[in-house]
Amino acid sequence: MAKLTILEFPDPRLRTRAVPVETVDDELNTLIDDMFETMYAAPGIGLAATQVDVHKRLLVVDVSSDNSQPNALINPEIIELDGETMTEEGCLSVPGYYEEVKRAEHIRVRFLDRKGEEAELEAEGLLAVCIQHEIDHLNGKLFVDYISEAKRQRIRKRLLRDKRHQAEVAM
Ligand code: GNR
Ligand code: NI
Repeated sequence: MAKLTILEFPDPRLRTRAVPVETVDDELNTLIDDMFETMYAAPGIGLAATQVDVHKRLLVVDVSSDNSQPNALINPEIIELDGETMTEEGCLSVPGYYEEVKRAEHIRVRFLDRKGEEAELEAEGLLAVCIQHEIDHLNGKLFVDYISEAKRQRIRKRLLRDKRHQAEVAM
């Protein structure tokens, strides 16, 4: 098991569109284990492969408070969207910032599970929001893309300044 490094906004690699997974093999399953370890350690409720600089269509989620509902979704496709909900979202790639985002309230998603078998999941509430947030990552999109340009630029500048500051302290 290995904890992976999470890319942070405005890293341009977060804008990569991920490509479909062709084979669900042991190597992919090792990546899935490492992504769960990274997500739980953060801690977070979801993680897309894009965030760990692997540009394959793969995400992991677990919205439970006791790490009891892990789900790995490979090549996820939303096949139904219903209703609307506003949630204050955060992102491990935009640390320290939270903004309200409008999403579908209820979704149905089709994917391959970690055994390579076709599966479907019906989700609502936070799980539905999280899956939509992760699929956005696979398309190179971040939750800050839904807020104003001015706010996004402010977040961008602050994160870049924090990063410079951390580099100076480490010297
Ligand atoms: O940990 C996370 N919490 C969260 C809260 C509200 C909406 C979405 C999320 S996903 C986020 C982890 C993350 O950045 N996944 O990409
Ligand atoms: Ni995120």
